Amino acid sequence: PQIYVERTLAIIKPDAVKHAEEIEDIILNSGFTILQKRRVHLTPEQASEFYVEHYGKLFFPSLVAYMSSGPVIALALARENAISHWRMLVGPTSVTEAKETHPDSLRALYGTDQQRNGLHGSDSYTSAEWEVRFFFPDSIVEPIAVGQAARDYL
Ligand code: DGI
Repeated sequence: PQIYVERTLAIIKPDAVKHAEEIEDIILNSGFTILQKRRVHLTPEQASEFYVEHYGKLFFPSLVAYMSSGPVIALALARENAISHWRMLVGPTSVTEAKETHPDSLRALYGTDQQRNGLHGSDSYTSAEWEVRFFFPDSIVEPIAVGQAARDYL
């Protein structure tokens, strides 16, 4: 079977930045390569743009306030099937659910509540590409080796 290398965007959210070293160890031990990394304090305008898909929802204003409340660490990650593997490692959106059903997930370990859930992960190929370029506008335009067998890439 072919193995596909993808990239995805991870964010260590404000409440989890104090655990960034531990989280990065878990990322590397889980087979991801950190392609790019940036610590940034988003403005409310930037946080609104990043979460524009949730514009109009009841929780949007507090989500934007939270995501601009302190620095975050954005990481462009690569591995085979990075998008789904990273979502699995991050765990369910709700920290309560994560603790009950996925106790080893990063949200169970480092999240605080439904909103301050510690980590972000892109949910599709299209959003991963958009989100990587949101934080890393200088990243290569061609996604790395997508659609290319890993053996050609590695
Ligand atoms: O892709 P996810 O981050 O797992 O979840 P999402 O895209 O549905 O929501 C984006 C973020 O918005 C999520 O990580 C935390 C926050 N959020 C989602 N649903 C709620 C919420 N925050 C509050 N306060 N209440 C919600 O129902």
